[in-house]
Amino acid sequence: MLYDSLEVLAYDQLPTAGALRTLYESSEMLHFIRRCLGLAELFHYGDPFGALNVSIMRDGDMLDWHFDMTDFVVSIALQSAEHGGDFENAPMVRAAGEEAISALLAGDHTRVRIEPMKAGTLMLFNGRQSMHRVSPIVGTTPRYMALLAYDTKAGTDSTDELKLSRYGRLPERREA
Ligand SMILES: O=C(O)CCC(=O)C(=O)O
Repeated sequence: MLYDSLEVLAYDQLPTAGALRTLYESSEMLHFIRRCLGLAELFHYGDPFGALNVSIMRDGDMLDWHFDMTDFVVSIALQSAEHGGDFENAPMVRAAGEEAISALLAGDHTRVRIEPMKAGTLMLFNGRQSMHRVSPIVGTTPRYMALLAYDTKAGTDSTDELKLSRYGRLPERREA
């Protein structure tokens, strides 16, 4: 059985004045991504952990096929593994329907592209529509990926289930 295995630094664990938060929180970056996508409106993802996070994948770690719960992710490759850690992507497969998704999960890789994510690569990616995975890491050099998330609707959030499985915790609930 396949399983997800990775470490993650959540948004609230990244330094407030650090480069990644400064970039993500800048209105210039938001407008730049919005304009790249040709959209009239774009919002930061509402997940307080996942809106901006850094995934750390070490020898043997992998991420299985999934869709994201946000519309767009800007992935910035900070460090590549020696081997493996390929970003495998079936672009817009959701629109192709259940049959195409089932075929992919059954091992039909006709639609799959391996995106060349070397350190320094910035990729704008539609993860809600495109099923993707990261192949197992091989070697002692960890793979670091910064993930900046955006949505076409304000306040879009993930589920408690996803937060618990990925971050191992839930945000503190505010009293009404
Ligand atoms: O690390 C990557 O390249 C993709 C990450 C991803 O798909 C995810 O964190 O959901």
